[in-house]
This record gives sequence, C-alpha cells and structure tokens, in this order.
Amino acid sequence: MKNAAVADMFDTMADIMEIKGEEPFRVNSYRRVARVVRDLTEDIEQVHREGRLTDLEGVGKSSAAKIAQFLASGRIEAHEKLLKGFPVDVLAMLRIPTMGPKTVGRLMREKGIEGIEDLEKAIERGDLVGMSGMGEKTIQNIRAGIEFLRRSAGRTLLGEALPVAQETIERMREKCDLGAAEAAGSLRRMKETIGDIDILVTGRAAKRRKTVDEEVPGGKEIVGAFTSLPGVSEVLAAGGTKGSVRTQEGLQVDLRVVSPDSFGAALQYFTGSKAHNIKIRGIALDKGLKINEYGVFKGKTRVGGKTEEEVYKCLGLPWIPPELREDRGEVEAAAAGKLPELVSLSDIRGDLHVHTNYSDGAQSVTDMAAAAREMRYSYIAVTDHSPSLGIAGGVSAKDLRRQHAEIAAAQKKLRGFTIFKGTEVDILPDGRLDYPQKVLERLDIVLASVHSRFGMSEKEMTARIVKAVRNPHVTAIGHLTGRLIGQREPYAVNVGAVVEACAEHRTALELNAHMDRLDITDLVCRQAKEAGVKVLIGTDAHRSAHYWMMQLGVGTARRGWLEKGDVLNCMEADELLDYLKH
Ligand code: DGT
Ligand code: CA
Ligand code: CA
Ligand code: ZN
Repeated sequence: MKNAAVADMFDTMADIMEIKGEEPFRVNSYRRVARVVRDLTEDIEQVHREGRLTDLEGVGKSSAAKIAQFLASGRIEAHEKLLKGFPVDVLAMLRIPTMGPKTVGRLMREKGIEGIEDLEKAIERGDLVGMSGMGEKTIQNIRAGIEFLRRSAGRTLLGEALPVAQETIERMREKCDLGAAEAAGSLRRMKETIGDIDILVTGRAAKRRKTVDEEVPGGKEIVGAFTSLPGVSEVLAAGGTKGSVRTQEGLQVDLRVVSPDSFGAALQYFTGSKAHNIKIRGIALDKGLKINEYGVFKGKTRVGGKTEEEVYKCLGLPWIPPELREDRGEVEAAAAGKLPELVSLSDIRGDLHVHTNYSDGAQSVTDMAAAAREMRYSYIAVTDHSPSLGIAGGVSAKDLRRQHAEIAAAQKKLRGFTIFKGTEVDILPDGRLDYPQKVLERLDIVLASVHSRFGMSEKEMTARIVKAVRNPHVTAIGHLTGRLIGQREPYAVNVGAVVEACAEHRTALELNAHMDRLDITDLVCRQAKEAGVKVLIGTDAHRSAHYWMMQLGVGTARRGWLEKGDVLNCMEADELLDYLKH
C-alpha cells in the first residue's frame, strides 16, 4: 500500500508551506489530507482506481489530482514547485526533536539559517539569544536535540527495515531461481535499529569447486536481479558474489550469494554480532578448529557449514537463537545446557494494547476484534486513552460505559473470542490516575502510562510512576520510559526502582511493540525477568494494520531472554483473568 508514502508527501508539502509562512488554512488542508490518507483502512490505489478519491473527507479536486499524479509517477508537480529555490537542508532541521516548521521558518527568515550546521554555528555565536520565544532553556534543548540526532544518524528503525528485507527477498524470488534466502545481521538479531540490511542467498551448487571462495554459479544473474529491483536508487557494488544498493528511502542493502554447502556458515558469520562471533571463534581455536564464512575446518578438511546447527554442533554447542547473539552470556549458557526456551510469536494469544475510534484509533471495537480473530488471537483488550489526554480524544467515564455496551454486543457475535474491557489511563503528574478507582475496578486490563510533564526530575518521575505501580487496579505500566527511538530521549526515571516496586506489587511492565517505541528495551526485559516481573507485549495498535508489529515486540522480548511464562499475553483468556483476579 502506498498510503503512508502519499501521506508523507502531503505532510512534507505542508511543512514547506508552513516554513515559508503561507496561510494556515492552506497548510492545514494539506495536513488534513495527510491524516485522512494515513488513517484510511483501504488501499489508496484502490480508491483511486474506483474514482472515489474525492469521497474522502477533506480531499477536494486538486488534492485528488495530486494524489493521482503521485500514484502514477511517484512525483507531485506542486511539491517540486514548492522545492524550487528552497534550500534542501532546511527540512533536515525538522528532524531535531522539539523543532517545528514555524520555528524553522523564523530561523530561516530572521537569521538566514538554512540547515543544521548553520544552526549549530548560530547557537555557538549566541545569535539566537534575544529572539522572541527563544529562552536559554529552548536553545539548550535544540543543542541537545542536534546531539541526539547525530547519535542516531544513519540507523533505521527495525520496523521500517524488516518489511524492506522481506519484500526484497520476495521480489528476488519472483525474478530468479533462488535456493535459500535469509536476512542476516542486526535485522535477524532483531535489534531495535538497523545500520544496513544484510541478505544472504544461495545460488546453484557448484559441481566441483577449486576454492571455497570462487564465484558461485548463477551469482552474477542473482546480483543483477537484485540491483535492478524497483526501489533501488543507487548501485554501490555489483559482482559475482556480492551486491550492494541504496534504496529510495536511503537504506543500504547488502546481498551475498553463497554456495549451498556453506550457507549455514555464512549465515552464522553474517548474523553476528561481532562480539558473539569473536567468542565463537575462540571456542573453535580451543578445539583445534578454524571457523569462517565458508565453514568449519579441521586443517584443510571442512567438517561443517551447510546449516547453522552444524556449525554450532562442531563446537559442541546447541544452536543459539540469533536474538541472543550479543555476547551477553548466551555462549556460556549454551555450553552449560541452560539456554532459555524463548517466547515465540505463535505463543502470543492476544493483543492487550489496542485503541479504537473511541479515542484516537481509526477503527471500531468490532473491526479491531474481528481483525485480531483473523490472526488467530483469542482476545484483545480495548485500551483507549483517558480524558486528560485531550488531543487524543480521551474517553469520559460516561463514554466508557457506552463502549462497554458496544463490547458486550460485539462479544456476542464473536464466539470463542474475548474482548477485554480496558484502558490506557494517564498517570497524572502527582501519580494519581486519570479515572476514579470505581471506574478502574470495572475494567479487566488497566495500562497506566505517562503522557505529560516529561521534564520532571528523576526523583519526581520515579515517585509518580511507583505510585501508579502500587495502585491495585493497574495491570501494567505502559511504555515505561516514553522514548521514541531516534526522535525523543527517554524521560528521567529510575528503572531499577520501578522494577523493584513492580515485583513487590505484582504489577507487570508493558513492552510496547510499536516500532517507534520498543519500550521497555531488551535489557529491561531481562531485568524484569530476573526480578520476577511479568511483561505484557502490546502493539498500541491505532488500526488493525498495526497488529503486525507484535513481532517486533516478541523479537525484543527474545533479546531480553523472555520465555513464554514471563509474558502475560501468552496466557489463555481464562487463565489471564484468573491471574488478574489474584
Ligand atoms: P548494523 O548493520 O550496524 O545494524 O549491524 P550488523 O551486526 O548487521 O553489522 P554489519 O552489517 O556491519 O555486519 C553484519 C555481520 O557480519 C556482523 O553482525 C558480523 C559480521 N561481521 C562483519 N564484519 C565482521 C568482522 O570484521 N569480524 C567478524 N567476526 N564479523 C564481522
Ligand atoms: Ca547490517
Ligand atoms: Ca552490512
Ligand atoms: Zn496506547
């Protein structure tokens, strides 16, 4: 679906117009189109084919024409006109946390600042001091924001890279005769951000190969198919065993073609991590073996390499799941026969963090439930926002009752599927919750989250959250640190103290599986497990198309060594209710 791309395009046009200081009503009309298209549950191309673009709310004739242009050519004339004479680096400033188009526009007009580097210099020279609305604190925030941006530069969210890798492999399968094909590297280890995508495929088996690293038969054609995929914007390298490209989104993808008999060794090598591989190589040396991307060797004889299992077996180890390969004790655990039995996607019985059109979600209770049932889930929890979150259309206590009637009605139509009554209730600055206890007590699942006053001191923030942990109605604390990967730092909170309080009060922690959050992190998952705190994995779905992100949460949980028994939503519905009651 091109919905997101169309929406991004309209947002970019709105950004440029806003920076240029154009009329707010025009800017807003572009923003509205972006929002409507992003929230659309059907494919925008389908809507276009059926001539229904102007039926969409806020989409007039001229917007419809722009959308049609984009779908046909990937470009919009109006966008190119807007960009004419517009300094290209200005838009990059919008990626600085807390920086909006209005401020960028003022910096450009009043100070002639046309990019992040200009901005840094201006701050250094003290040029911004005295601008209205630019207090010392604001300037400091901008400086910190630039630093933050630098640190996350060049890395892509797991949730953005994963579909690109999957699609690349699928498209290549259509074009050529592939044997095995798998993503390796940090993507296979499910790291929260990815430097580049590494894909490994096998060509045909060579009859008689003289050396292990000689070109694989069919390699050139496979690399050729790879570098000519749609979506490739630049070919960085292309040979008989290796290709490297940059995609239109700016992602680098490396492809390696290996022979089938060394696929396991190559997969092991290119999955990494480097630290894990160094450890593995040490074990091989101790056993008088040599290990590289072509296989495991004793002298000149190859003793393994076709599968990963074989590689680990040569070293006297069981296969180690990729998510654990960070040299965080997994090799020792494997040697001692103490590897955890990691939770897997198929263990997940339902999604316990779901929004509907009662707050800022795009779909109804019934639609969200039906889509979850299609995924073979047994339940969802409807967890809309509480009233204090005004911008997200928080649900009043009265509307909550109306929602419960709707849940009951939907429930009747869905046999064998459970819709839990829930909320994502705000933790107010003083640690109280945004619904009275007697409202909370009627709910099955209560996620309590911080959505305001991020600037509190660590001490205050920790006390605020711990107070919510102690509330007997709270099932789990939602997205504990509030971070948005690459966009917003976590707020100051003593995670250890919260974990301890959770253990004491039998409150769970949510692992928010949304690609922007992945909060709590892998390391905190492990900390929770060690303290005996259960983890709830929720996608924070605002539409059913977000449910797929559960796999990002499960990947993170696996990196945190979690097993089925550590994850609340691996329980069946009745078991879960029982657990929540006690
Ligand atoms: P990334 O792309 O920065 O998110 O992280 P990775 O882990 O995907 O790293 P990348 O793409 O540079 O290389 C992929 C894997 O290849 C890496 O995890 C381990 C392996 N590898 C690359 N270079 C070396 C090396 O110099 N020594 C060893 N032992 N392994 C390497
Ligand atoms: Ca990589
Ligand atoms: Ca790479
Ligand atoms: Zn939420």
